[in-house]
Amino acid sequence: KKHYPLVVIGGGAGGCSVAAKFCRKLGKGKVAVVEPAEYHYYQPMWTLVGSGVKTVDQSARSMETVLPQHCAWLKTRAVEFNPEKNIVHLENGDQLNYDFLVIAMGIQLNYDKVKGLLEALKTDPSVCSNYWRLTVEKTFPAIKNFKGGNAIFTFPNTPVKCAGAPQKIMYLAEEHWSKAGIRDKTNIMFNTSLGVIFGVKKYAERLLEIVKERHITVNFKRSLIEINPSKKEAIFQKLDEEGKTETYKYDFIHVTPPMSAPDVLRKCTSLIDPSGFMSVNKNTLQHTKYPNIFGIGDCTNVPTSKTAAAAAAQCGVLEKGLLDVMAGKTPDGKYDGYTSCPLLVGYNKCILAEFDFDGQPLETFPFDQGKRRRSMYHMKKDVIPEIYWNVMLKGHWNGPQTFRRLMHFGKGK
Ligand code: FAD
Ligand code: UQ1
Repeated sequence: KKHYPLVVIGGGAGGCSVAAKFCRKLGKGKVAVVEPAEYHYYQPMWTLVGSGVKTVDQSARSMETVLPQHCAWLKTRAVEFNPEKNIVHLENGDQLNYDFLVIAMGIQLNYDKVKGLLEALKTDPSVCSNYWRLTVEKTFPAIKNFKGGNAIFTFPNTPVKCAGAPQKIMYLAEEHWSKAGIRDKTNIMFNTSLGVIFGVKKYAERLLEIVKERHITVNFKRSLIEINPSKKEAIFQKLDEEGKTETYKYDFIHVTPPMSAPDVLRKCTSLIDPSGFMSVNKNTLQHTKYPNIFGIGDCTNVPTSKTAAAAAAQCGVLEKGLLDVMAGKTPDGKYDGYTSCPLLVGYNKCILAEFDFDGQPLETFPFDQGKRRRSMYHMKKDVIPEIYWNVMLKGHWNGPQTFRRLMHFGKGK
């Protein structure tokens, strides 16, 4: 049994950034990070990997080089939480005892929940998915080899990370097929479980204009339940007509899998809410029952869109709150739900959506980010990755709030 003042579960976007902050504050050997993966991936780059702009190697760094030098990296998985006793059980058999715990395990991909999907991803080159390291490199070859016919892009009936990603790849593929001269033989469909194209009205309106202009069909309330690669058929449940399904022939399909909170978290009922995600105060990120536990990023029930940009903004709030609790004070929360989704709508066009808990735009730049812009494409492709690796993961980026206030000369939010 080992003891650390602070234990962080997960060394992804949120966990690594929080660990960096607290390693600096608490010093060598005081912070343990439990993280099984050999590589840390910058997942926001995977849309650009799927569209052939970047390679998967450009999205990867070895975990050893990104985790803070002075933390104790435990290269294993958390398998069970015991928050009453301040203990985490690890897959390697060890037990960790902590004073404070930060859970940053991300969201779980459930490819097995769609019948036939794992098999189809293995055997059918026209079935792809940007969401997984093992499949993201299939996407661009599938786009290039497509010769026309039905191209389907799906959005599942569960919470997801980066709610824009299921359609970003569609706009990039559409542009590729237009340039390849096969657009007139191609029928592009976005089959989404949702009833809207995007959760924020301002950006949804712009996206609806774009799908119309580019002759993309949007089918709402369709949830993929089965895929049959031998018949090249995808079966969708119609969510607005009970018991009804619809079968589509596909010549290309990009699947966004169903997702959920990680199983390890879900089986600890005192940590979660009925949705299965970790139950935290949405303004402070402190656990609703255990004051010495905080959560960050995709594994929490914070009611905002799950992104690395949100995790960045949460980082600053978590730091302050946890320092308060360490000093015996109550955290006074102020997370406003800031999240961002760079909506790539072409090979050099991007709508940089930024918004808060209420779906109100919270834009950094002093111009209308609802317009598609080349400058925002370069932000997404070249600038933000540098911020991520060199500033956020080092614990120095709490989102663009300070920058936004400067840009707006103190006016607005
Ligand atoms: P993650 O970064 O996923 O990290 C979770 C970590 O926990 C992982 O390293 C994992 O190995 C570890 N872990 C899991 N289980 C255990 C366990 N039992 N024990 C210990 N460790 C465990 N975000 C944006 O901001 N902008 C974008 O444009 C964008 N585009 C995206 C496009 C795609 C295709 C994808 C897949 C994601 C995109 N995102 C984007 C979302 C972004 O990647 C996530 O929201 C972000 O990584 C969340 O950070 P996190 O720390 O919560 O989880
Ligand atoms: C951001 O801060 C961030 O985290 C590092 C992202 O994740 C990859 C983003 O996609 C975006 C858009 C931001 C916001 C940053 C700026 C400069 C607007």
